[in-house]
Amino acid sequence: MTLGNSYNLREVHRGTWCLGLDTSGKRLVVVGLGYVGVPVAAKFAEAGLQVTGIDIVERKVELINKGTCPFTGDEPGLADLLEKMVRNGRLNATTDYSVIQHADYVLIVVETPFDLRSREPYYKALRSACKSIGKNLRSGTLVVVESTVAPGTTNNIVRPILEAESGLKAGEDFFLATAPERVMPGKLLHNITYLDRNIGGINPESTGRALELYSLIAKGNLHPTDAITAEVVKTTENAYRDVQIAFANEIALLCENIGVDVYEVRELVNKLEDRHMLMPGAGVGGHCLPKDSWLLAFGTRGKHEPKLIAVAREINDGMPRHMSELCESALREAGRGVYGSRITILGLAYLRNTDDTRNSPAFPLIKALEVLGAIPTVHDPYVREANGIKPLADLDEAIEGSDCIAIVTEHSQYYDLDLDHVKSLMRTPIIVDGRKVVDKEECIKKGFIFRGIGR
Ligand code: SAJ
Repeated sequence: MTLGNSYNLREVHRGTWCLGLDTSGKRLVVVGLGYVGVPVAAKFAEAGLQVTGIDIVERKVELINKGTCPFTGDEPGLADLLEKMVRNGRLNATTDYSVIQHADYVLIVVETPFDLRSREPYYKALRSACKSIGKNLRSGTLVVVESTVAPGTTNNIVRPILEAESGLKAGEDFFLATAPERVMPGKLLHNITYLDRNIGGINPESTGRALELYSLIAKGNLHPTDAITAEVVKTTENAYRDVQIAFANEIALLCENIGVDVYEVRELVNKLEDRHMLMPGAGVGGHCLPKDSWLLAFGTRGKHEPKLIAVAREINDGMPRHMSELCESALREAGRGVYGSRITILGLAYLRNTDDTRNSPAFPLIKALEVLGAIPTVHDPYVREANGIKPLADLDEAIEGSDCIAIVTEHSQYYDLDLDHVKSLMRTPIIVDGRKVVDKEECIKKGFIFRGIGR
């Protein structure tokens, strides 16, 4: 059985690349010009396709048509590649969906935010994009969903909207696949180019066409599968990491209560070559881990209620509160209540040496301390402002007169703290270490009251 005029079904499923796509005259449209859409548009333009980006935000369209990246952040190679592709006429942007009428490929890369309270994805942008794409879809086009979605979304939400709006049949008149993105801030072009990618079509023909398209830009391996499997893999790979971190946090809490150092336990456990215990810490932030477990669970609602990944989320979400309890315990030992105490939070970003504060554990910690009447002061060398909080950039200013330092993010700067100097600035010498940044024995020797996750 062959797929169209250039695929062999067996080859596709053996995972061999469908090399040799003739890009001449082929047009690709990227719907959604965010931190995934912009680099992927630039990469396909560089591969020889004529690329048009669509976004509803006119400012983004204007910036891209000037060859300027519409978002900030240090992204190696992106600004130059984008400028070159626009200057060479290979890439442009518009708000007009009618360009899809001439497209051979359409990538859906719109935001798919997740409401952590209701634990439901927010698909307004996805549904709207599918409606507009469907209205302009022509026979023979391949549509690929890159956004991270709950398992079943491509088949049960994207497909019906595209078919209803176009009057075409998915898998026959047009083709539909999902190729979940695996980008990370600071490594957008790198990850798009070098990370393996799962390509899941609603049928083998769609998978084959998507494999051929991505073989234009991918230097990592392409793994053919079906749409829902690709969606499950994407959410599972992050749920897996979240569970691993929750395990480390569980062992940390256990060790605290029996006076054992969890980091020594971790080091000795990991001496076994097939053990890889991750690091416990003040909490789990970011754009991926806090939501992907719930996306996975949302995809199985009514069929299977995951227990382990739900408990893992509860453990990880409980770590900021635990940090607050450690601060309270240390202040009590110093004869102070939390009420009215000045607490210095070191690190607002969710990840070391970045300015990314999405779902940072610092936010719930600050809130918990404020509820107890503490007066938090936040320091972060990278973050200028987030959620109304403007961290101090000067460390001495942030520590001056403090009753407790809580280390939330392992920014490199914090590993060089001069403890004698820090103590001289503080009103009450207390350190609560959420990331194993300072040495417990050294702190105690220098007269600090010490608490630490897992120690
Ligand atoms: N964290 C821990 N202990 C650990 C590792 C992380 O507490 O051992 C915390 C971090 O402090 C942070 C949060 O978890 O608050 C997330 O950290 P992360 O290292 O997982 O970084 P992310 O959120 O940027 O995760 C991304 C994911 N990549 C994609 O979704 C494409 C994840 O799948 C990757 O494993 C991870 O990057 C990576 O580091 O490669």
